[in-house]
Amino acid sequence: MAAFSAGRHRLKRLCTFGVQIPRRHFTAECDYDLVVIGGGSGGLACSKEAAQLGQKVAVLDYVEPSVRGTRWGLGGTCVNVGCIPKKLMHHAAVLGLAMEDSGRFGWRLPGPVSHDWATLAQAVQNYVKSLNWGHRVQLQDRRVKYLNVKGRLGDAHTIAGLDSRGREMTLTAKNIVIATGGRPKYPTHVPGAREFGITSDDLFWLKESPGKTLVVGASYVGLECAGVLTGLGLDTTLMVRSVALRGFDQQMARLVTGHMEAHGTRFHWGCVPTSVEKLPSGLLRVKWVEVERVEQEEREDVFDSVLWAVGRAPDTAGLNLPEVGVQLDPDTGKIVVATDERTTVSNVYAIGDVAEGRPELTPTAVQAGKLLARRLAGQSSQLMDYENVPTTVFTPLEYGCVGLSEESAERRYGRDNIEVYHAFYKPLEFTIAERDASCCYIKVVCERASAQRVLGLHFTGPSAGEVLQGFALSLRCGLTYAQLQDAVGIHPTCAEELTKIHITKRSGLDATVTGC
Ligand code: FAD
Ligand code: NA7
Repeated sequence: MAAFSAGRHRLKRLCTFGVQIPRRHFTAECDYDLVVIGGGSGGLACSKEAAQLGQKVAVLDYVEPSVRGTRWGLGGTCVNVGCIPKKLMHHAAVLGLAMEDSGRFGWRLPGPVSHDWATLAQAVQNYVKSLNWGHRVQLQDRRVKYLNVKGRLGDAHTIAGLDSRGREMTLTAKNIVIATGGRPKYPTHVPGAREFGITSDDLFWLKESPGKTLVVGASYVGLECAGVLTGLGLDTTLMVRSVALRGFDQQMARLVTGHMEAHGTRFHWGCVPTSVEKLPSGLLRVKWVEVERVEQEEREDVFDSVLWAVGRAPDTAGLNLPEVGVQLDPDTGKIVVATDERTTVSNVYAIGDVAEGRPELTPTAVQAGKLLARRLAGQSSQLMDYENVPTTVFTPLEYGCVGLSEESAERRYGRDNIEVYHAFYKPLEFTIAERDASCCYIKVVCERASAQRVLGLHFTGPSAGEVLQGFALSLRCGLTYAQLQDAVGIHPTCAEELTKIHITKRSGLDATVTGC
């Protein structure tokens, strides 16, 4: 058995869920080789991989209902209240746009079309439930013990569990992986925020349309939710405290928000809400102020729903981590991890959103989980590489990127040492439809030195994620600008524009792509 941590020795008796559990005296035997707390993207991938490699594994997954009372099943954030329902609803909005275009392509639709939220929500929820079931079956097939139990560390090898009926259990494990993810935050100083607001934990499970909605927060969760609502024809306002998509390339962020503004999302820039109050009509009156204004004149409007997208907090409360010796980052509350995902307790690991400094994305949680399982099973020593992870923001104008933003490249290499190639292109499908293509843009950030290694790729336009996935791989393989130019495009696509890019920002030449 792995050496016990100092944390374990410090604990004489452990308090779990209000009851004292006796300290365990370990022999070489544990109930499991691995216990994973959290059955989301990272936890499921890790537990399945470990079991496949012959480890005896249990995974605990327990969903605390949202503040509003929304509940869901196995699979974590991505499956239930994140990527999957979000992308399906985004697709519903994209279909709406396609319907608008279709007349020009010869389709005759019978009368005005409208959208029915209940039908979409039901379909999305049914699909999500099928995924919940699929995960249960997979765990069973791979002989992973699934426990619908809320876990908490007793000591470095002991997990105390509590199920929804209040029954307690204790498991022991050689290794423990914490993969408990995060949950949406509410603002702390806005009266009525928790009482009357919803979050992304609720939106996709609403049986009825949220109606006229205020979305607060302009990171990608806020923008994506506002984009979906606008795309489904709802009156949508987005309140932005400072900038949109902080951390992303800001020129690209402005294209995304410019496109949203032009297509019906109302923006309140530089504003923060001060109160939410429920009127006798059931409507929510929201008051807000401008952040920069000296005399804080309050403005107000009424909404059917207020959706907070003001960030996410790691789900570590109640895990008993500091008591066991697992260190948390004092600023973020996330678990401090080493490059091999190890926490400050030698046999306790953390992966995914709950781990400090990791991208909050499903594929990184999944990959980190699998690689960790292989290392724990003694099959590999490969570490997760968190560099150059691609991502896409599924706003109405999709934005995909990998590598450095122009700002980050400038900071790291200096303005004079980078070359930025760019192009405004027109997707073929926009031509007959007469859609505005002024926001369809590509940017390739390169080192200026001879090989011109590509540092970052940025793309706005249709199917941005599909376009960038392959290029992201080439960037990880050391892509240079010359190789990009040598690549043979696939015609006629938006992706091929990346292979044709040749105008540098420095030249000041018009970057509009003309002709084939
Ligand atoms: P999670 O998937 O959150 O799983 C953690 C699980 O642990 C949960 O089921 C939780 O209930 C459970 N748990 C917590 N505490 C305990 C406990 N004490 N005992 C037992 N179980 C516990 N990522 C992308 O890559 N692409 C996207 O398009 C994308 N869209 C997103 C959209 C939204 C609206 C949101 C909110 C997120 C999105 N993400 C997206 C991020 C992605 O969902 C997360 O990065 C990913 O789910 C993190 O996986 P995880 O394993 O760390 O945690
Ligand atoms: P982020 O990335 O933490 O962004 C939070 C956003 O909310 C950001 O625009 C903030 O503005 C804004 N914010 C935060 N607090 C407030 C208050 N009190 N009032 C108004 N606006 C506020 O969170 P997300 O949930 O969007 O995304 C988190 C991850 O989840 C993401 O990486 C995905 O992988 C999934 P600021 O820029 O600080 O001014």
